[in-house]
Amino acid sequence: MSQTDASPDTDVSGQWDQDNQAWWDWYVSLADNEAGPVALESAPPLPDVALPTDAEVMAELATPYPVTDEQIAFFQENGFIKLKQVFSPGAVMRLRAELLRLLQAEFDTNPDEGAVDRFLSMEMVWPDNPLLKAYVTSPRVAQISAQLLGVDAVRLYHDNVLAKQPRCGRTPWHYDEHHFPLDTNDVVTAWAPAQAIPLAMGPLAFAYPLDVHELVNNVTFEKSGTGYDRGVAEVFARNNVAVDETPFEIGEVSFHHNLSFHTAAGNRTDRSRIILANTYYADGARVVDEPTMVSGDWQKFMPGVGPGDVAASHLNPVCWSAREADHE
Ligand SMILES: O=C(O)CCC(=O)C(=O)O
Repeated sequence: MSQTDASPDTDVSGQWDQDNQAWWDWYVSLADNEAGPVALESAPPLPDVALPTDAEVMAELATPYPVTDEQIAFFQENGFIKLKQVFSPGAVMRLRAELLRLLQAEFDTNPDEGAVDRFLSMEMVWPDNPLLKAYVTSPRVAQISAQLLGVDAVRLYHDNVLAKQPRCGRTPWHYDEHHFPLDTNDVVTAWAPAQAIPLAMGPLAFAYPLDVHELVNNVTFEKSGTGYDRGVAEVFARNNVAVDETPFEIGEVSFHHNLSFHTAAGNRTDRSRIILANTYYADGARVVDEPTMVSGDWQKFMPGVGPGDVAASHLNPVCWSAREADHE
């Protein structure tokens, strides 16, 4: 990501001074979308399963999920992995019901209905919501994250509830290193869909292997327009970079490294693509000396932590630690 010739449109120094929703509204405006009307197709039916109780969800999400050495090697080579059956269908449907309820309360609209095309976002929901806390601080998800990164313990950076409404366009190409003001690359995001995601709904898609980010180091980030997204797509196409763009089954969760380049197509179905993305980082990491406006609302995620400090506020709990697991 080149910033050498900073102009008003490429200079990202300074703080983001609006909220997280404004950040996402801005961010998706940087995506290069085809012009013209979008015809919607019906989303597949949601599974008819009994919803688990809070206690059942908490028990499920505290149980370890076996990760193989091959899966860890795949993640470290490619910067992402998609794991099936991380959540049971019941846990996914319970998550969807709760996220819909929260989104409806926040935006005063059902994200699946009406004239819509927005990318809705809510974050820091977990501190006041015990059910969401079970998903966000899940030892199962955090242990997978720590094992993929090869670290002893991970802390939560923040939760992110994202609803890509019908007709909302692409998520621009990016990597999260650009976003998270952390001085480590031991950072992973667990992207957990709250329904299955067919191709028409815009599954998260990953360029691989991990080091393809080096190919686009010289593409200059632009704060307006679609030049950066197009520039990255052009470099990847010229270099025949492989992209994994595949549907998500119910219960499947993807994990991506902060250097993994990813994107997502627009939502061409009649249902919102609702997901919960939780980011974890190696315990001990610090905040970088100079966070940028692309880091968005980061101080909300780590209250009282300043540039250069160890990133360990009370809102960044250790969600899994090998030391604690050894003592159990
Ligand atoms: O959900 C999306 O379309 C984008 C999410 C994303 O980029 C992320 O969680 O890192």
